[in-house]
Amino acid sequence: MLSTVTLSELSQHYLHLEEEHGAHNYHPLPVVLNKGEGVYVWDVDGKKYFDFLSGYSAVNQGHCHPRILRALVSQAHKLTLTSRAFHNNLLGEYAQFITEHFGYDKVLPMNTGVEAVETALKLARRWAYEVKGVPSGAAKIIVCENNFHGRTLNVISFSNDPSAQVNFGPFMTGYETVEYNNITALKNALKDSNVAGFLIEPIQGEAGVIVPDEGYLSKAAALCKEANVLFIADEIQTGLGRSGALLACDHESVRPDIVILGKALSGGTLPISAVLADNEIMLLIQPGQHGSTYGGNPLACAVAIESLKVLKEENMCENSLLQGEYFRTQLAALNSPYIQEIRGKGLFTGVVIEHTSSNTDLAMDLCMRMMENGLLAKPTHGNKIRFAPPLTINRTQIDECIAIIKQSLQEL
Ligand code: IF1
Repeated sequence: MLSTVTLSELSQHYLHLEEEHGAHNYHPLPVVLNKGEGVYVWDVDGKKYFDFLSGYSAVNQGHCHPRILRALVSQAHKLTLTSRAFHNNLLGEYAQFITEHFGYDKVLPMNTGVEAVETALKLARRWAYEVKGVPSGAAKIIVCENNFHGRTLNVISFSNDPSAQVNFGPFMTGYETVEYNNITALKNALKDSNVAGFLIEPIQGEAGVIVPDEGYLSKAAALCKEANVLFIADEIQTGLGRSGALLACDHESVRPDIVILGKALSGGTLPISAVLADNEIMLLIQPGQHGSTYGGNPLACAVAIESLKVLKEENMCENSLLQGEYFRTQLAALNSPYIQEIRGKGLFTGVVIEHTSSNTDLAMDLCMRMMENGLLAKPTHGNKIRFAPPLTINRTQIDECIAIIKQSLQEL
């Protein structure tokens, strides 16, 4: 039985406005936030919560990080957008900073995550035709079952989630799907000489924080190399410290041919995404062949540099690794009969909630209880809950959150 919450007049007012005037493309938890700071958010009635979704890992550095805000506001007073018709004084500095930060020759700056995914797929196809020698129009991309890479028509073309696809057809061709974390399936798919690339989330987020077996990523990367296929890592959600390393691929010392970044590249302030690759791939796109109005705008460049600096200088990757382990250990120690499985890496944790025919909404019911008790998290795909606080969280705060989760489980 879903717990019902009594909403204040003020909250109801905001929900009503959204209901009346906004598209109904989401079904948020019944909470209206108006302030964020570090690991906390507040609702319009002044109630304080731990944010355990972090804007789907866009707010890794914590809400409204002072250094990132300072960079944003300072640049906003100078120059926010030139378009790429002209140069600006920040794009070159940003390109140098981020390519040296991750060890690649070039960056192609975009805005949303899915735009960066689309960019990576265009680069892979271009590489297939102009470098690998795949016959024009025949390039294939291998993707994984239960993937989530965004919501454009091309990207949903290779989704196997009916709710992402139904009545949005017709779809793009040129994609082969393999089971995630299955090396044999990948090996077989790579026998096709028309394969350009293998697009993978190093940890599947939306699918419920699915961590592949130790060694899967490195074996997959080796197979791609052997087959002359590009290994394309979508690190939009797993990257930038979320998994306890700068990139989730770093845990297995895998250097993708193409890295896709987004979300926390801006610390949750504005949409910034990026594609990283070496010259052999990146220079296949010539002037006028790809871009975006806001891609590489000076405001985004200033914010992205500071967001990456803050991540490093405040040791957020190390903290993510440490606190994530601690969080899962403490969660397991609750020995709750409702918790079927706990998995994750760094501060990226997925919990599988008991899912019996009589209790189909247990995960949502638990989230509603946690909300009442001061912690915000949301179920993904029915009975899985993603716990992903900002990477700045400390041990004391985790202990407080474990107490909230414990109390909420007892109230179920
Ligand atoms: C929504 C999910 C998470 C992503 C990966 C690309 C993108 C995303 C691995 C596209 C975006 C967001 C989108 C947002 C909710 C959230 C999400 F539930 F949709 F799947 F995090 F798991 N690759 N994920 O996770 O980036 O274009 O959104 O900037 O659409 O509801 P985007």
